[in-house]
Amino acid sequence: MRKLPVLVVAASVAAVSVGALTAGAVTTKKTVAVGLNEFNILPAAQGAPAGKVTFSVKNTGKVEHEFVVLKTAKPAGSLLKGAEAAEDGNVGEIGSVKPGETKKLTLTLKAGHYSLLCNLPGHYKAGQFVDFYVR
Ligand SMILES: [Cu+2]
Repeated sequence: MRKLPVLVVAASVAAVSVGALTAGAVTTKKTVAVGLNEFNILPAAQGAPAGKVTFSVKNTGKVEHEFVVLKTAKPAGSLLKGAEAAEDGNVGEIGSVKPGETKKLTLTLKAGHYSLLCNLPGHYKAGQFVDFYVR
């Protein structure tokens, strides 16, 4: 009978794991709000389910930004080539989002790792990039 409490604990741990997987940081919505400012790129979720995903990109900063989506195995912070990020694996972008403006970009994304960034001169180097996961 001494083993019974252990079994109960194991069962609760399993239940918590399942709950964590379901909750996750990946949104189940197909629209991901993204904020741009100096010099951040701030998606409302760290990922999205595979398929059609709409990025609703708002520039809350004071200077122009852009929004580039790369499908790459490399971490978002390791793409520096010269003064800007190498854009290998570019699957779509919004070339210009002016201060106060919101623009949408709908892409069909396969599962995998993505890097979201702004590649206007100096912006990537200043840290305007983030990892994004499609599952
Ligand atoms: Cu920028």
